[in-house]
Amino acid sequence: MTTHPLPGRDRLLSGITPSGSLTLGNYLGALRRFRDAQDDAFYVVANLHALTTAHDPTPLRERTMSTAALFFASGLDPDRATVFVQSDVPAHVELGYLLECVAYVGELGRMIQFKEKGGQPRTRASLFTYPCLMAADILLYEAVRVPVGGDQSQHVELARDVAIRFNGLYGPTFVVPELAAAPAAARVRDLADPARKMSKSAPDDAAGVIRMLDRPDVIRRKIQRAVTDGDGRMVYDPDAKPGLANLAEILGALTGQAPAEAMSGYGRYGDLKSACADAVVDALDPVRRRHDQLMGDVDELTALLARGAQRAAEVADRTLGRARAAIGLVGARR
Ligand code: AQP
Repeated sequence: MTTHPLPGRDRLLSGITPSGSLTLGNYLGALRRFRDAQDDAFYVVANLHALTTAHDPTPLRERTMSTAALFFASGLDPDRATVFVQSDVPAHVELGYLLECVAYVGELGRMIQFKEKGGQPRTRASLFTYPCLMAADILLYEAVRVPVGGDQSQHVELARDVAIRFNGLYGPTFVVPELAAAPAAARVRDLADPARKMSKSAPDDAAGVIRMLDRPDVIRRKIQRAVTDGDGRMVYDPDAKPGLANLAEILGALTGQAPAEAMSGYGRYGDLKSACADAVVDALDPVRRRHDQLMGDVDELTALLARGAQRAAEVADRTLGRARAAIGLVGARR
């Protein structure tokens, strides 16, 4: 069986689930990178993945639009990149179902998220099946290489396995993606608890989480209160001094310096914090302003997303059409 049944393209697909208000970590680890890789790239606000655990519809609607606005505000150009909302392209759900008909319960039961959050009588069925939806997200766009960090590799492995199985059972249909190591990104840590990743699903009032939409005074306050250590030495040592190292990494990521170099110009922790706060405010403030403009003109934002969805559907529907035909679906719609 060939692993590349179709001439694939080196497309990029990435996305963010609107399960919380985006953080500085999302900006440095994702949105800023999206901006630097736009041609033949698909960036999705993965709102269907936000339905696998209890959620409120109103905040989900708002976060979906706000996340899309942040994609554009961070520099995604609708003439170059395809930016869309997952639920606007029905092929995702339909192919997700077809893949559920190929995936095994054994392999879905081994997924880390399900093992950690699922397995209870009232666990939503979608928390069990969502890896098939994620496989559909990947396979629809015929990406050959999928760059992933450690915690995502299990999903791409599953997408590979179901694609290979589908192709074997029903004939060459999908490009089988290869895992590519994502370029190492600084992992932004929670300012109040540097043992933890800065995470968008943290509680709204989490003191150590900088949100992309925080106002400058809030950003400054959170950074000034960041947990450091008592020894006062300005040394980059992520194991022994994780709080200080986190600040140096943030500053370095924003100034294009290595963390040790970024912190070297400062003698006192307070000075490093002020420099870090200035750099974060300089980066995020224009993004927040552009976001607010876009959110103030819902028609423009909706039009941008409609354009993205149409472009995404042109690609996705072709793949879905092949899968429908291969698996034996007939009817009025081909
Ligand atoms: N702290 C971080 N540092 C660097 N990059 C990060 N990313 C996330 N957090 C950091 C990158 O952002 C993209 C989306 O990842 P995610 O959806 O896993 O974001 P999250 O904030 O970590 O979300 P949660 O809190 O785990 O919420 P759920 O699981 O509910 O969506 C990725 O490119 C990631 O690398």
